[in-house]
Amino acid sequence: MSTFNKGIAKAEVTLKWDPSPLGAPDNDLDLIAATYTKDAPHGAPAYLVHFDSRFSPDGTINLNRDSRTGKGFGPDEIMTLELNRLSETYTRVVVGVAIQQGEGRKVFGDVENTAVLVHEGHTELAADDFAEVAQSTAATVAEFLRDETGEWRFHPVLRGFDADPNTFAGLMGS
Ligand SMILES: [Ca+2]
Repeated sequence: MSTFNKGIAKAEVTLKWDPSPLGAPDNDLDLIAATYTKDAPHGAPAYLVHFDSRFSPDGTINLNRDSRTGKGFGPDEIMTLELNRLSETYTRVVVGVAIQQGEGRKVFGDVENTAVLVHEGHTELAADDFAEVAQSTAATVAEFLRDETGEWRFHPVLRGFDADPNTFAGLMGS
């Protein structure tokens, strides 16, 4: 089993999915990052980064691209996390994907070719197609934890939720 000697400095998460069929409500998936402090690592998020709040207060986590439809080439949503620049107050960052719920319930199994990739430079940390959470409306996909030496470590955490994006954002740290 290989181990990382150095912690993760800057990670990127990309998400892509196919647009809905003609005439059907748009497929709108959202990347969401939630940060937690050492006082409440599993409590309420200190702040969120997502389509409606694309930059963290200190500029370390940014949603660089967002999409409401999944149309176009390449990743539909891109988020960068400059973990090495986060204040020591923060010890945990969870990244998730939520599906906007419009006309009726929409789960990952309803959206074609959904793929998430977590990487640092050329190193792939995780990749998933959401097949295991096909009946969920949201899922966590990545967890970054600060270890005892202060370095950031990656943990894959594919965990499905049955919640709208707002509710999911509040539950991601649980
Ligand atoms: Ca979106």
